[in-house]
Amino acid sequence: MTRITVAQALVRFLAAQEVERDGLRSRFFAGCLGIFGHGNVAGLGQALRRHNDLLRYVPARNEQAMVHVAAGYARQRNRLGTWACTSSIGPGATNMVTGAALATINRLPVLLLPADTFASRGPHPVLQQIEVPHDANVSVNDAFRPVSRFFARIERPEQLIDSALQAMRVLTDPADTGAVVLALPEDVQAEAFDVPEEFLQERVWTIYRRPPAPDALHRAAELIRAARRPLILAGGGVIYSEATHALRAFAEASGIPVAETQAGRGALVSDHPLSLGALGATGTSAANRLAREADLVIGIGTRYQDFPTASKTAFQDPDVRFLNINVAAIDAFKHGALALEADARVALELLNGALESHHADPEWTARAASEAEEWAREVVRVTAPAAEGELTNQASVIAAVNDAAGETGVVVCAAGSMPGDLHKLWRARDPEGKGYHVEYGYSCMGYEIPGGMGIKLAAPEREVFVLVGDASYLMLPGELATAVAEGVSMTIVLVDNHGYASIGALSRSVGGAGFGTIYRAGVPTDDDPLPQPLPVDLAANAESLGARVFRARDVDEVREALVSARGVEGPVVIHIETDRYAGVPSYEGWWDVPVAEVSDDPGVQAAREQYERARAAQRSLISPAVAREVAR
Ligand SMILES: Cc1ncc(C[n+]2csc(CCOP(=O)(O)OP(=O)(O)O)c2C)c(N)n1
Ligand SMILES: [Mg+2]
Repeated sequence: MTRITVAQALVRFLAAQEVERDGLRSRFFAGCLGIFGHGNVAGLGQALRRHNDLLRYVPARNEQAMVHVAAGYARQRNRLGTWACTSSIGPGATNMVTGAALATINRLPVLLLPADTFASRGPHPVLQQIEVPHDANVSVNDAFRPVSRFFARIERPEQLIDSALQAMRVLTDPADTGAVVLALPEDVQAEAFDVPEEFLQERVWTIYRRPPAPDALHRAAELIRAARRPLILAGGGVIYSEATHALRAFAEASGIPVAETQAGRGALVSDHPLSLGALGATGTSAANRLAREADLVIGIGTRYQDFPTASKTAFQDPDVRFLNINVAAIDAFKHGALALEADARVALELLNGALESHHADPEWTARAASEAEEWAREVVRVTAPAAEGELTNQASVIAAVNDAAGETGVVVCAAGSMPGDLHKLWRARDPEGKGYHVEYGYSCMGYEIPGGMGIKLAAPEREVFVLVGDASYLMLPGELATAVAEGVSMTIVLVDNHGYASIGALSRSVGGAGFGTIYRAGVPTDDDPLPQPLPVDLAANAESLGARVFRARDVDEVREALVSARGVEGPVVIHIETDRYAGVPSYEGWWDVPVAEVSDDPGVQAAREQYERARAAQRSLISPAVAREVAR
């Protein structure tokens, strides 16, 4: 037994956790990000200072952003590592709630340590404490419960032992992982107790690859053999499980084409003849055309969010069936699928064997290759630079970054019009699938810069390219200062179209005329639909935070700046003004955004009519035969 404080025990515990998969062992916590206040400065602050040699401490600028750093790191490490995040009580803690939701939705491990009000309740109410008249146990930290996968408030020192182990169980479980919250009352953090030595010793969490049930595997092989037009939908699980090579081998042996979700983008390199690219609302013509006719969808590591399913209009074969490979039961059973609850890599390898060289209809495979080829030509057409004298188009900026990134660079994005454009246009080149990092589970404006920082911390050997819209930049630029302070090199391309271009386009498509989506003085009127945008100089803002800034006037200058950025230590920002109206078209995809059913505006009425027509294609997507098997 050692008599130390709760905070000291926790820091020493975190420093001693390791994770192992496929015989490879590494530290689980890279360090602790944090911002101190009265809730954590004397407890965790003291412990982190005392044990700085065991656990690195990095001061952040915004608590939400520091959780994004941890999430970006975790995703780049395929969930085999993360950061702890410490905050004070009250606003510092609730600032992390958005970060927690993002991590949980994307199934990324992050450990959050919000401080909490006194367990003793001695001096209550304290600064920043919410008082709930009917419940003395509630604090603002209860807001973490719906957005985390494990929550414990450590009200007595001894509780730390059990809760810290439970926290690690959840963080290292690929099916369960997400935000884990240990709320730490400020008095308890500083309290000493007798800690058993075993708690502080090195502990290895082995992540085994879960195999599918043999019967399920057998049925899955039968389903694939019986299919005439099978299609793979690769999600993030393929990449996290390091199954990209197994996927390629499976696709090549079976001749089944591969479409991808946002998290699964890059699971198969784009120039592969079986690579159809993005599926759904932001899908390619190739993927959307084949999906429409597919009679079997093999979903691997996907949540079937409304973008890949085009709000359940993507699959139109009346008898379409689903076979889902997923470690999480909630996803494996979606659409009444035949569920292979298993690790993606193991399941693909076993399926490959069970299929005994079965090959899909060669005509179907050939059709995939010709659609993929046609799509590659379309990408070249769409990403061509704007004509002389015209404002730069976003697609050409994406192509410039794609070229600069090569095979090993990583592109980062989260919200705005770029995720959709990237989903369609990005040519994925890294066989490991780690070159494309678009956070589209929560699609959180402001994730881009801190997320990029987390990626660079996880993979210092890779070049990181952050694509960020002007509004997303303005929402959360502070971690640029953290990147400067920590010497984190990354290239941030700030695409400035003066406001919410994506929502402006969406607004116009629902008859809303772009209302409220452009940065300007006041609200547009019929007399003055386009008043001057506000003169916000975001490049100067980035410069003031310490970044090296390049002001590009066209896409050629973006390309030059991307070359110049290579040699620069610390973050670089390339500012480029783009045409907010030069969008990439939709390729037979649809997204369900309900339009007003009654309105006196003819534009809204027309949009409603169109909406109803499109919605008629929406299907419940339940695999009938397999659903019966599940029900039995
Ligand atoms: C935190 C947050 N608030 C609101 C939204 C809704 N939203 C999605 S995209 C967008 C506009 C983003 O503007 P910008 O970053 O400039 O990109 P652009 O659309 O111009 O490409 C908004 C408001 C969001 N995704 N995240
Ligand atoms: Mg914008």
